[in-house]
Amino acid sequence: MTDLSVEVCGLKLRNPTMLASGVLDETGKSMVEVAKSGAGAIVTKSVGSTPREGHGTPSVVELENGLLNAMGLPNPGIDLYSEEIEIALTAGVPVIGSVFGGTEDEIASLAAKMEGTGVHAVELNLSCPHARGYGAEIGSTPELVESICRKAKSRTSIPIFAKLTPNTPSIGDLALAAERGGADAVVAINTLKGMAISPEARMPILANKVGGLSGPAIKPVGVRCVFEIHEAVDIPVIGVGGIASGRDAVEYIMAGASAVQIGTAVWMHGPGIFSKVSGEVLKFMKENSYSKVKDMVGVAHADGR
Ligand code: RRO
Repeated sequence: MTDLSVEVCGLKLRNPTMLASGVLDETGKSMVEVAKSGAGAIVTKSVGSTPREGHGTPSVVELENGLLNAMGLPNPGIDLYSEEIEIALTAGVPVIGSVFGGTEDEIASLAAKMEGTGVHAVELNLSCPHARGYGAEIGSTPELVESICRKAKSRTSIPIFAKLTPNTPSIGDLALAAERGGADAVVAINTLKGMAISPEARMPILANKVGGLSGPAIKPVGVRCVFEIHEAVDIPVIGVGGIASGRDAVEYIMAGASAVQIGTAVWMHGPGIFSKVSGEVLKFMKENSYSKVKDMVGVAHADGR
């Protein structure tokens, strides 16, 4: 029997795919739809303490091999969004609530509020590459990552995931800091800081000028980051960045990911991507005599752990 189910920090997933934060997660209804389409778990939109409009438009540019976005953390605030989470929780798959904040205290109280909505875990967004005072601006320093995770852990009793930035000299050091702070898992990677210029207009295309690159172009960066993190820490790693096929997912898993998230491929191909990726992982496992996903985790490392 080939078994696609995985367990990450006590969360039971029927397959190793999760919806990444930021795509098709504005409403409870769309999250339920994604779960029905085959996602093993759902990560919500990143929400903050108060409503926020986000950056101006254009806020997304489609490139040859990926997407560049500078949405700017648009969200209705946790109080309003909790109504959507309530609906998402009816989907019957684990729901992970994503939060962002500007200080340790704000992030910790958002994590506590998020736990109060009934989600199964909280993902701390320490890695949005283009929001002043948030995300990667506070998630690039190991000391801050450690203290943010510690404070969030002290205010919650469900698993805490730290979503890390690849825009750093050593993502292994950030992961180690998250682990020291008590994070139960790390998620890697968020988008890579980038820019696109319109030669005709002679100016950056995004209203915010700078944005985050996602999609197929960043997969090798994500796989390398997961590989480095797996060597640095003992807590589970959740891989994300450019996954659109079963082989992409298997690469991440062999680098050390216990599960994977899919975002841009959902934007590009729709929610059917989850059953496609899962089906292809299953086929790979059958063809290569793996009976459990966890038997593939980290096998690309010399010690195979
Ligand atoms: O909202 C965004 O602009 C955004 C977020 Br929160 C994030 O984590 N990563 C990203 O590329 N964009």
